[in-house]
Amino acid sequence: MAFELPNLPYSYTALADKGMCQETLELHHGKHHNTYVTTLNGFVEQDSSLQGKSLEELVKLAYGRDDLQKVFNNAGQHWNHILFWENLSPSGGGIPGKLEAKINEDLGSVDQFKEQFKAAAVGQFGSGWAWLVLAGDGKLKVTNSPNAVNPLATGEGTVLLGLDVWEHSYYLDFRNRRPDYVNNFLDNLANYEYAEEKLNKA
Ligand code: MN3
Repeated sequence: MAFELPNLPYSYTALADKGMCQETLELHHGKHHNTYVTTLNGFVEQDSSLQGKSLEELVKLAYGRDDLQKVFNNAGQHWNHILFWENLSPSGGGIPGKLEAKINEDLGSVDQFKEQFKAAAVGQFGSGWAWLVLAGDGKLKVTNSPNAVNPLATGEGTVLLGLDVWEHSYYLDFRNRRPDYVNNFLDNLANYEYAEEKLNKA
């Protein structure tokens, strides 16, 4: 069963007045994410040891394996982007009560969380991701990772929120101003309701 590009949970124009224009979403979802999916399917088709596995299984299997580096890159990016689309919302930016309490408890305050997340996202040299995870010790933690690497692969915890900091995610809207893109995500685009649902299920 081949992997498929999921539909966005909103239209290509839905985030335009929130700092992510139609062209960004069309290219990012319709071209970049789609290429990860079709490339991954090509690798799976050619290698019977990869067949019949879930996406999560492929991410964990291929991570750190020199012979499966390209498989990891595409599986990781497929997994990351499925999560990323769910992490954005036309009505984003508002942090629901239970998540806010958990942030205050583990990270000090919402402002401190945002500062940490911004530092992780801006400090990721080159392409990669910033994450809010529920770590194995039950505490929230902010991390980052290069390229396609994610906390599922590294075992750092359950992802509540992930932000794509590859240039293709922000260059049309913010040019080289990654800090502005990150601030806009945290204040206007982040789907914290989704993050709280994941916290509840974890
Ligand atoms: Mn991307």
